[in-house]
Amino acid sequence: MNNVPTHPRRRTGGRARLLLGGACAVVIAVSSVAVVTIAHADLTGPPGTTLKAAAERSGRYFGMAMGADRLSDSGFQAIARREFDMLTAVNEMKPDATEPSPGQFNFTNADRLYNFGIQNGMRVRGHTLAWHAQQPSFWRNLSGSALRNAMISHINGVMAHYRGKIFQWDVVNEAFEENGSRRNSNLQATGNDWIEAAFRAADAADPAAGLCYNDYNIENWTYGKTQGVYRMVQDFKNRGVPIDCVGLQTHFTGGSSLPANFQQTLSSFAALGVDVVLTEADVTNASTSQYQGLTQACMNVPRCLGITTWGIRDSDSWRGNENPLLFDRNSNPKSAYTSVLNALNAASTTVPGTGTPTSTPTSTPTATPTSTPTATPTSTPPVTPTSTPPVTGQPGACTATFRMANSWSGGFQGEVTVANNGAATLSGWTVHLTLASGQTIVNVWNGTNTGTSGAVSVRNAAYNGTLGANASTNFGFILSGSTNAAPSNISCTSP
Ligand code: 9MR
Repeated sequence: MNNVPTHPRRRTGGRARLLLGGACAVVIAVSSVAVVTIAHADLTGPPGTTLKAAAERSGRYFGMAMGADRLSDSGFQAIARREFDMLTAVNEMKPDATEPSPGQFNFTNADRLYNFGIQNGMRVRGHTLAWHAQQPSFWRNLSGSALRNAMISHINGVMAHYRGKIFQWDVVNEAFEENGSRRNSNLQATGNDWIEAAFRAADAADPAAGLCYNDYNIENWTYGKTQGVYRMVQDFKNRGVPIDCVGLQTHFTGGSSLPANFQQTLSSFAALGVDVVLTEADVTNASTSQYQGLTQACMNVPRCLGITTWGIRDSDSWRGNENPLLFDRNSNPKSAYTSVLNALNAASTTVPGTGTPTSTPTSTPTATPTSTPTATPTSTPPVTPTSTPPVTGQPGACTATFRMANSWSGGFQGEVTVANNGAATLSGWTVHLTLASGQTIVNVWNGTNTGTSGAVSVRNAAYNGTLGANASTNFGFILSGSTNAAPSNISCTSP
């Protein structure tokens, strides 16, 4: 990828400084289907007349949260298309929505929102993978390693679906108490290392996505919660736990308004080597000065990549009676809109890596990416290949290819790619494999297993059974055992 800066970690999605539109853009593919355009920052250009144009001048984005109920709201959509270049799903990518029952993933509404964003020139932030709230009901009946494994399986299943297509994921959301200690939750009860386990799993599942920790009330630098999160990020960076960004929700209410030290908070996190993003901004009564101040603080910190408001119009807000957004109920921009627009245009720092390219790209700018997410990850770079995959299959039927995606003492994460090498469409598939003695499958995603030890079979999930000519999909599993030997006798059958 041209114009993608090198960073200490191999991750690029959250770090690639990808922008949409702009005066100087090149088209690149972030996967075989998703296409975005990259623009370079240009502080000398004319002021932007929309939020996204003003943000893009400095290599940043301006985003909004959108629920599936807004997919039939043409008024919302008109503003979304005009003003915003980043989309976050309000509820549709949360654990209860995407995995309502074990291993049964549902991306219907998440994909509809993803498609709306991509088709309208936006990138997408993924929100959220692991959280004490909005959990699938089956998580509530789990504890200890079973819950830990369910969380990791969930991360793998969701990130596999969107592999290479999400700018940043809020991997863990709201895991701290106000005093800076860890929030008491069922996930916390699985062990204090649950957050880093989530980030390590996410790192293996999608090397392209930026991995964020996201929370509210971490805007005031001297506040206990801010310091608690800061210490965790510092510890992660010191120990090499993969983390790329901190999301500050930036919900400002009467009781917690814009702190004077907000910029210090942003720059302090950034100094640890992570990007910062304002992920859910809204301000009681849309205070013009607070909106101006939060925007300016972000513009003053090079690693502050962008701002998202939690909705567009006051009628979209979860705090609707506080009228906290930039557009009123009649879709008119409020005075806070103008203060944000001006602060974006007044930016004096650019996001690192968005500077003028050394050679002038020659391709034609394209404003409308067209990808459609499917259940099929489009590339499967090996993370920790430890064995040559055995592949079997019959001509005209399916083949199954195993790879070890991640491993640790006493277990591994396996991934099996199921491919249709024939010309006819397959309606369903079943993979058969034999586990070594002492090995047990503890979780499967993107498929349904029969058996957990010895001879095991995995058939397709409801959404990934149909494979057209030369199409492929995959499923994953977590295995625990006394040996990390790869499965043997792998084969695939199709009815
Ligand atoms: O806006 C979301 C609302 O529709 C849901 O009912 C609520 C349930 O928890 O979550 C809201 O979004 C939250 C976000 O996911 C995390 N930060 C706080 C947001 C507002 O509550």
